[in-house]
Amino acid sequence: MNKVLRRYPELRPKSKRPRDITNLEINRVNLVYQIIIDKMSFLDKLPPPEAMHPFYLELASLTVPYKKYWASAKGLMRLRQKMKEMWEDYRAMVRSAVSLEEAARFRREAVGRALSMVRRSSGAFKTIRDFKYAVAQLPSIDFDQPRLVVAGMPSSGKSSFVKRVSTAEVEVASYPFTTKQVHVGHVDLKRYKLQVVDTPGILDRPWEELNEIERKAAVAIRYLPNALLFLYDVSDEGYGIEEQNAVLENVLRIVPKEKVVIALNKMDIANEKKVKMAEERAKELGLPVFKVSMKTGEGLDELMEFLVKKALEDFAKEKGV
Ligand SMILES: Nc1nc2c(ncn2[C@@H]2O[C@H](COP(=O)(O)OP(=O)(O)OP(=O)(O)O)[C@@H](O)[C@H]2O)c(=O)[nH]1
Ligand SMILES: [Mg+2]
Repeated sequence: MNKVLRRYPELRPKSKRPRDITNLEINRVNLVYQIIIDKMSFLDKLPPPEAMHPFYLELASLTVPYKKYWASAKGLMRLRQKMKEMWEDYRAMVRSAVSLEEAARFRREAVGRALSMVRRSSGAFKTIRDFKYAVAQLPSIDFDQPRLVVAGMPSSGKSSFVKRVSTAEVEVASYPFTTKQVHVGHVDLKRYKLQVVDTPGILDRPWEELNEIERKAAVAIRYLPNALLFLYDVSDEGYGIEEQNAVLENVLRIVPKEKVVIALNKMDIANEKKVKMAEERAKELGLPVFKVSMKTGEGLDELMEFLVKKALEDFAKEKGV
């Protein structure tokens, strides 16, 4: 709109001859339609939802539902087509007008309709801008490299783990929901780069009832893991073991058991009863269980070795090699 408003008044007739006045009217119509249609060329570069990985699609959809995004894009593509047709019609009308007054009237109508169509579509433009922005904010995942996802209840030590073993500079703090986004750190292996994915904590409630921050974790847990580390906090400060069991159960609903590894964290300040309970649960489920402390580093090398092996095995299966 700014470009139209700036350039429009700069147009002048070559002379006062009727032919030049008519040409001026046509140039005015051309200017407006050309600018609008040029500005809509971004539509040709928008990825359709089926071209996006479901991880990105669902994560971005927490901000702008992808169906709304694509409906807006489709709507603007139709609008652009309509404008191309109108442009041609109005050009012909101005050219064949019986008087300069009529030519001016057609031009005014052409310009007025185009601008009001754009104005009426401002919501669709905004939706697409918001969706693109949401996508740009997402962590970048390389699906040609293995992925280890870390999950657990708030304050179980997920970020502490990711910070210790990978390059990620993530925030660690004593209050719950410190992590509000999915973060990715890297670990250099011999042939591969392992992506270690830090997720927000999730509480014991059905997937449908998770809040927006927890949902980000849910999306990462669903779509990313070659291996998944589930952390229990076995200190007195942590949530009850039953609650943590329930969260693990929810995770196991969407991640195959073979990918899941349990670690009991905060062994440096562990409550022995909690350790026993959690160990028992892991045994019942037939899941491998490690005892670690992100604070002292106890047990971490062993755990990491196991996780790397698991992630690489699953990654190889995924790639069919
Ligand atoms: N004593 C002790 N404290 C730990 C250990 N691991 C983590 N902590 C502390 O527990 C608190 C929470 O750690 P984070 O790593 O931020 O936990 P998180 O799971 O990422 O938490 P959210 O992002 O809120 O879900 C911090 O104060 C850590 O310093 C541990 O092994 N021992
Ligand atoms: Mg965290």
